[in-house]
Amino acid sequence: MPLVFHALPISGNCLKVRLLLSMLEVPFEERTVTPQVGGTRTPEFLAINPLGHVPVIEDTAEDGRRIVIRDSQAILVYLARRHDADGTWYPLDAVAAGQVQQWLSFAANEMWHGPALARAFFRFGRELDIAATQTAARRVLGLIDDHLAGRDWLECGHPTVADLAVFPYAGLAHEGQVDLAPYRRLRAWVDRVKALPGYVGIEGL
Ligand SMILES: N[C@@H](CCC(=O)N[C@@H](CS)C(=O)NCC(=O)O)C(=O)O
Repeated sequence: MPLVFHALPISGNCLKVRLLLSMLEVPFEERTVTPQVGGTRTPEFLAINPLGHVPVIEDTAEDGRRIVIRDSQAILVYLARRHDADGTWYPLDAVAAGQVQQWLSFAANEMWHGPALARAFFRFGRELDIAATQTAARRVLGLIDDHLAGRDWLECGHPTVADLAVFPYAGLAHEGQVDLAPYRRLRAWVDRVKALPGYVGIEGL
């Protein structure tokens, strides 16, 4: 049975997973949930992910067990370990793995509470303090831009899951009415990610 990818087409979190599936050429079957009719809150979907969020994958482990993994960062780690034995996308070395992992946490926390939620305010009508959220977004985008001084990629000198986890909500920041013009190095990095073999886009990016 192929890997099943439960997703929403306009979700930046789902884009992280879609990018790695494509770049690693992993066959999968995508099942689109329908938020308009509460598609992530049905009993069937809650049985797959009690948090009621996408992305989620269902896959068959090497020992034949059927497994479910939720959370875009966790799925990136799983896919990289499973389909990239050399550790190019998620390093085998302890120091490099820690350096990559810090960006996965950053993607789940700072990127979500800044650029992602600013986008959600304008695109999906999410209720929040938009001025504070945009301020948070500018701070994290500035931090990425500073980090990219003298670097082409976030860690390891080549693309890793760190880049794929941070990329969607950085590249889509304009949809949260956060101007990317001041972040020259970040914009160049966004273009580098978009030029990677196997890149797949999303509306707005
Ligand atoms: N930490 C999770 C967050 C997942 C999340 O918030 N997903 C959103 C889409 S980006 C979702 O499922 N929204 C639909 C809903 O909450 O009903 C991840 O990185 O995957």
